[in-house]
Amino acid sequence: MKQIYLCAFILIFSRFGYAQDQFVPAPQDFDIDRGGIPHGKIDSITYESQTVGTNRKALVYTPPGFTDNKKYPVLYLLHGIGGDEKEWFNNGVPHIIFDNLYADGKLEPMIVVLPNGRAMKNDRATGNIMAPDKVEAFATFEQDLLNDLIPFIEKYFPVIKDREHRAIAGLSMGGGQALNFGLGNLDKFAWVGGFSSAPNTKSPEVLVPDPTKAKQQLRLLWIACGEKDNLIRFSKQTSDYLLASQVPHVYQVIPEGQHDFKVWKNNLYQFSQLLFK
Ligand code: FER
Repeated sequence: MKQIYLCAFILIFSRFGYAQDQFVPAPQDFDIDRGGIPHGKIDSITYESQTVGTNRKALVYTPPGFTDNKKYPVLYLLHGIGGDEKEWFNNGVPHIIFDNLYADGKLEPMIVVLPNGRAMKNDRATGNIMAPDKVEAFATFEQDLLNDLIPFIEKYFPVIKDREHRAIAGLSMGGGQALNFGLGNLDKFAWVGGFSSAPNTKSPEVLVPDPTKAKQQLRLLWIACGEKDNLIRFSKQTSDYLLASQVPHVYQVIPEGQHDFKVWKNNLYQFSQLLFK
């Protein structure tokens, strides 16, 4: 009888989850440029988008020691409603976080692509960023990503072109995109992360209509949000559904966390270390 109570206790309190459910803050200086370590490289690329009918920009971070003689997995890392392809780079310093993680041997070498997720002719974050056509452009980006950007990256960079070596994550609107596009295209992505996902996140039943398939296909599903973020219900309702459907995932609530880069940088630090391992 004691064992039954113990099992029930473990099942209830583990949420079928992972150790990462418990938030552990990144060490101090994880986002500070360290001297004397190898650095990766940031490039701006321009690709032709059939979806939008324009040439579009993205940033690409290649890791320290990057060489054309190897093939790399790729993380597509998406910005929020007020951002563009430079938002992560300017505010989230993924290149510094990653350089430090590589120096400590904590990261699998990967290419990081920072796209512009507002797929429309004028894709700058100017004027009313909440205007319906601009919000709609974050949904249109699914076609741009799958049909234009990914093929470009796979043509011009030495990458491994299968789902097991492709990850998608993002913050806020980009978190909604990552969940929508990642879970909606399990044949393309095995690693998915939503950081403080916004109201563009599809309802759980639409996101994951076939929990058994999702369970089989996903290598990592990461959902995290600040405790004090007004958007937390979108993460929570997704996690609650996944839990009820027994789809393993990380659900991290960041204590005192707001809708800001402190949360997103910590998320990137934790999430990236799990990728492609
Ligand atoms: C909204 C609230 C927040 C919304 C989008 C956001 C489209 C996105 C926030 C962000 O990306 O930081 O009602 O509707």
